[in-house]
Amino acid sequence: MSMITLALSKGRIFDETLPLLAAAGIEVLEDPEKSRKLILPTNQPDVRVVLVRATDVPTYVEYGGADLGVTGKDTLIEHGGQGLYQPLDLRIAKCRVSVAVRDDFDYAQAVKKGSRLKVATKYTSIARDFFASKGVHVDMVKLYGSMELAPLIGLSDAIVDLVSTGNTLKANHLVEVERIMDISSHLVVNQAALKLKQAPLRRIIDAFASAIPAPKN
Ligand code: PRT
Ligand code: MG
Repeated sequence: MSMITLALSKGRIFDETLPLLAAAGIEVLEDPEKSRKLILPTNQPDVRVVLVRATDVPTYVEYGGADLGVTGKDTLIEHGGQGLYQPLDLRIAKCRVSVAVRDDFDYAQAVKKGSRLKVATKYTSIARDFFASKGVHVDMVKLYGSMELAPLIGLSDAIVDLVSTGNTLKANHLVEVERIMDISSHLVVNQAALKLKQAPLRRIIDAFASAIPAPKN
């Protein structure tokens, strides 16, 4: 019996993956918000969950530290996806990547003028591709969190960040001026593991597929 290791991040991805695991008959035996453990057992002796930073999930799966994982499309694009089999869009942890500016900043005018736009983001690949496709020249400031702060203190003109309800932007007097792409979380699988542990991984992939939430219109 070979061990199957699933990489998840705490928070919304863990929470929204639980129903998919349930469909595969897998129940995580400890609550990551209460336990300090990084390796969580499940009711299936040959399945365990490892807790890693959201941005590290693709790396763990790429190098075989985990056989499979759940990760946002945003994180997957920035990682590059090399070495990863991506069988399923799980349609969970949905949000969008958008451009936002201070509510007193004239974005349309700045773009029209063709001046360089200072953009702060954790999503430099997505931002670079997006502004290149619009023919807008940007100076990129790489941040690792709290992007919303950057335009407020003059570090940048704009941010590229995830938006879901829009409440965080509103609370910081920022407005969404462009929607770059819709995001959801995907299942990623280590390609070598898929060959070596084909039967148990297929069983999990198929169970996840059967439990993906229906699209809402
Ligand atoms: O939080 P931490 O620094 O540990 O890591 P992380 O932010 O990478 O992880 P986590 O767990 O916050 O996010 C994991 C994944 O969830 C992301 O990669 C997305 O694919 C997905 N997701 C879905 C979101 C959101 N919705 C979301 N709203 N991730 C982050 N946010 C943040 C956003 O960055 C912004 O600060 O929530 C804020 C906006 O939310 P609203 O509702 O106010 O618009
Ligand atoms: Mg976060």
